[in-house]
Amino acid sequence: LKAIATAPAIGTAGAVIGMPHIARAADFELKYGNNLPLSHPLNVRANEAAERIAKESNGKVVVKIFPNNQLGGDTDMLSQVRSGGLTFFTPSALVIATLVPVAAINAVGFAFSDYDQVWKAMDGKLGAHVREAISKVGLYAFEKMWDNGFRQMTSGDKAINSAADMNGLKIRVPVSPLSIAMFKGLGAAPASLQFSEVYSSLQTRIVDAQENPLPIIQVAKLYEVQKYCSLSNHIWDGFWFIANGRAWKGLPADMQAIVANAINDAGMAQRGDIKALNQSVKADLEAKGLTFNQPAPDSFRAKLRDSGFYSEWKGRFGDEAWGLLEEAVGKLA
Ligand code: X2X
Repeated sequence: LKAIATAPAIGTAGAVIGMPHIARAADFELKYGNNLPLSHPLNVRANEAAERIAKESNGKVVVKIFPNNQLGGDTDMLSQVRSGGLTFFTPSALVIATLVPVAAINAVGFAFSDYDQVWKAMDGKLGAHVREAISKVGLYAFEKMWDNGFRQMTSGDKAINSAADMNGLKIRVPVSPLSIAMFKGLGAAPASLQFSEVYSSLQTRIVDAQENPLPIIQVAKLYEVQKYCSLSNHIWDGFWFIANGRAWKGLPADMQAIVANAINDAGMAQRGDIKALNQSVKADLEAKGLTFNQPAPDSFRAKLRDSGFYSEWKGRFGDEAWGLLEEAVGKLA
């Protein structure tokens, strides 16, 4: 028992002679929190990255994952990663925009039409512009954004076939000023709730509808509390893998390289997972009782244009960011 108490302190290097069974403590224990169930590709791939980091750093860097809002909702985790209580967090672009407004630029309604456009922009100039803005608030954003997906609307009472069906609809949106503005522009009555509250707020009918990519609708079992799914593709959403700036700078350069490579590679694999799921999940959700429809985007776009949504948000994001978005997707407004 005495021997265990003399185990090497954190940060000491080298073997302990005569006590080979005592594992060497990690030099860096890094906490990563997120808002998604364990079965979502974000957690599956983050786990792989954590294993790779432990292996390549010879156990010096250990990433401990807290999935599924275990450490609180998005707003809590965002403040924890700022204070350093958390080292890593993966907020959606919509959510980190509460702190870094330009980060919501990828979520402008009906901007992206496919993944070629998305990754060209987010791995290119638009993504670099957002990462620069994130660095100004003391956070480090890894280069490769992870995929959430194209957001689709689900509802409980009736299918959404056109913008007219959105009148007065009580729809949950993330804690995101852009989402609120967009759904108000569409005539709905949006309410911001953290993801941790979505299932129960649909179940108790605090709201009647929500919007999320299909893989999330599946892993969070939202089909249990919703009847219709409208394939609106209204927003493309991704997760920024961010680190507390001081904790990141505190890692030696060789460890930074190990961590960044593992996380960026995992992000690339995760993009592939979501792409594959987008093809396969619909049939599963249908079997579980969701009824699908595919509305034309025209009525939604027209309503947003007429409500002044595009011109207002062009002003809010500024000419530089808006120009980079239009460079990727064509003229918007
Ligand atoms: O809260 C949501 O809807 C989610 C899971 O998509 C985000 O993280 C924005």
